[in-house]
Amino acid sequence: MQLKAAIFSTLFLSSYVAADVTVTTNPVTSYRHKLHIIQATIANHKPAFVPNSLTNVDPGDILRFVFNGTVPHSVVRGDPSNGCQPLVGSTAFYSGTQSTKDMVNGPMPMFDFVVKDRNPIFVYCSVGKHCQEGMVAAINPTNDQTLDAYTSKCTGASSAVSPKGPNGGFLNKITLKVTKTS
Ligand SMILES: [Cu+2]
Repeated sequence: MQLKAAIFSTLFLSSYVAADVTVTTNPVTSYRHKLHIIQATIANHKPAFVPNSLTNVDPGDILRFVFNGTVPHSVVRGDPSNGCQPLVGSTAFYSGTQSTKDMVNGPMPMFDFVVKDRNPIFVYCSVGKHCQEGMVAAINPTNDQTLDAYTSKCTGASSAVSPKGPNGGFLNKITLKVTKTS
């Protein structure tokens, strides 16, 4: 029993101490909706999504794009075969242009998309020339549809297109106000 509990702990309850843990919940059900965070930010002096590649993202998981900085960005689900052009259809999404207005007080915007299927998801930022500068990311890329191939299409694109208005996800803005204690 203890070995079984330890295995369950390792696989599904990594924050628990293994010893004497009794697993009473269904681990598949309780961990069905994983949260994956991608920052829309500046990295190495360039606009970027961090991380820019995620694998093993399952249907029902949530992609959360955090606009962590004062430089405006957006996240657009891209057409895999046309760089910096939006995907059209029921699984499209667009956050609108967002930024953290004040790094101490916020608000910090977050855009959540619930993954519908196992198809690769390519995203780009439609602000300025960020897309052509490589601000793109791949979720569940395949051997046929890679991040490198998508990036090449984007760096060669003549323009980056913003959809008409935010759609396909949920935008939240949280206050960051920090009070000094000393
Ligand atoms: Cu950007």
